[in-house]
Amino acid sequence: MSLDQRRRLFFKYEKRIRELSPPEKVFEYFASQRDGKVFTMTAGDMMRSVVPVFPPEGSEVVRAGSLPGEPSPRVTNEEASAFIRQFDTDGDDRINFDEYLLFQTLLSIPLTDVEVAFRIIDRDGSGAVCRDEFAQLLDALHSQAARPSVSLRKSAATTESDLHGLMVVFFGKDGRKSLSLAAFRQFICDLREELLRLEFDYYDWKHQGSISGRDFAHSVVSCARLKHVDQYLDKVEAMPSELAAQRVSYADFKQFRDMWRQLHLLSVALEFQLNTSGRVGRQELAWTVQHVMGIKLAPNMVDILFFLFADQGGDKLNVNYMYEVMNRHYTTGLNVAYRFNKPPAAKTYFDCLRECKAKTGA
Ligand SMILES: [Ca+2]
Repeated sequence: MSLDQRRRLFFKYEKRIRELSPPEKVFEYFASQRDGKVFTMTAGDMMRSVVPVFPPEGSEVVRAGSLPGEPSPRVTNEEASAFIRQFDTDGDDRINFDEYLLFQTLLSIPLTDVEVAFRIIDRDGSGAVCRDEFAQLLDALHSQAARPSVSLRKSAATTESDLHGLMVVFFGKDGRKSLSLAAFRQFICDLREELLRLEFDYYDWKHQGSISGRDFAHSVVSCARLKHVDQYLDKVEAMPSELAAQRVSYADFKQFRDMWRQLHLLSVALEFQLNTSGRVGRQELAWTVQHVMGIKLAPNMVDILFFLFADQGGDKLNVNYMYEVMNRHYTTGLNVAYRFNKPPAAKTYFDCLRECKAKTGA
């Protein structure tokens, strides 16, 4: 089997794990740090466990994780993330399963629903979250996890009274400060931005400050549905060399994701454009993105989008294709249709809470 075939095989296998497995299986697969029988995660592991990433161009990476008992995959050098280290709430310098669940849960909150989530955590309705209320969230997460196996056990015993990481950020060294909605929202935004940076760094493994057009295209199509993913990977493979060799800076990458985050708004605007002028060409796309969202898309990104999603001939964007592929990504806040396809085990804590509230009318 060729390197490309092996990469694809693992890529699709890993997509299935992310989308269909319960959190403990996802954790065990992507945790690269194995201290005896206890598994822990690096910041890069955490990113790869939620973001479908294709092996970066020119690297020897074949896969993003491995099953227990298999050797850890070769991943590119990654820098430690001070931000992600905040999830180490027990202070043992590692991210264990409980801490990972908190990460996944906070990431599952769509940016538009941060206030709803905050109100749910704020059990007494005081408008601020105190340490006890947050501890109840942690307990609920813990009890939600399936049978704890050895690999999910905490790696070190720490005392209850000590506060570490996020707990200090949220509640102060003595645990008496309370968390405001504004601070909570900021944290959720910062978390998403950090994940974006980690994803960019993953592709920019040579530390050049930019990624190739091909890697950028991979980052876009990697969220396509499994049944369509081969078709899009073939497309990226067949990219003209000058397009594949374009460079995309972090600033451009971030602008693009800012657009992506408002994908619904963009698709409405583009549909309207299509219905009135009959086509969405490169100029119409760039104009709409700038006019409606205040975002300036770099011309080479527009070219790559057209290469991926234009109808035959290449100068009319197929808005439906683009929406269909890109609407399945954490960037858009985990859309509902996508989540409904997940088995119950993969429901987030907030899904369960919402359902309980709806049932009891509380
Ligand atoms: Ca820890």
